[in-house]
Amino acid sequence: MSEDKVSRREFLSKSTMAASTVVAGSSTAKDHAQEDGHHEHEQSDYALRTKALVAVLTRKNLVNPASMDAVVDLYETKIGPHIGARMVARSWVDENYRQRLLEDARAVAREDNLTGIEGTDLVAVENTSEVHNLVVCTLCSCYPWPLLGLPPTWYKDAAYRAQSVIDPRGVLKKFGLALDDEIEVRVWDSTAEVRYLVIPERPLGSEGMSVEQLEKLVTRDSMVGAEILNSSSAGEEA
Ligand SMILES: [Co+2]
Repeated sequence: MSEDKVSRREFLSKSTMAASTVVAGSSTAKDHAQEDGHHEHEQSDYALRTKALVAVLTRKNLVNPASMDAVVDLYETKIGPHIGARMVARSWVDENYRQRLLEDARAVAREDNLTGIEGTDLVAVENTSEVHNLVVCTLCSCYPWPLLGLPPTWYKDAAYRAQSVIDPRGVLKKFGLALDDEIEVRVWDSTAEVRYLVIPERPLGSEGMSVEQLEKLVTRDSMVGAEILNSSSAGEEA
């Protein structure tokens, strides 16, 4: 678990080097990179850009700070990966639900009242012993927000978006996933219309668990295909 997180960080810090050359020209950004290390620089750079954008939009009366706070609150406290986790856990114990999810995830999402935020098509893909699915948006950062909440930083990163379609196995390796050569890797490129949900494999050792217990095992990253839920994580959290 923690090893995976380190791998993701390493991956990001390398890609941030590339990104910082794009935003170069700002001497303050460079100074920060030298002082704090490039990971810190990455965060402060995003934060600075966001603050600048908010300031401009507010000054021009294009957004109301109160309604922006309401949206942030929605994504911070109400919408999150626990919603997708509930769907995944249910699909593990209810074969009929799983089949409906795989055949027409949009209809299932509509039944579960999940299409209110973005009227997008949802497609569910399942990881099996033969196939591993990985989700990306090569163009920008399209993501199933109603089910997974805020996307992780690495999902929006230029390096992830480019490399996941060129060398998905290499990217998965950087995330700490060592897949057997026989396993087929499928990469799904999200668009403004189509968003993907990966149904990870049910972890070994979770056989006797209730849906509520299973939900807690499902991580955000596993529903993007960037993490495998293994028996040790099941054991840890059970
Ligand atoms: Co996009």
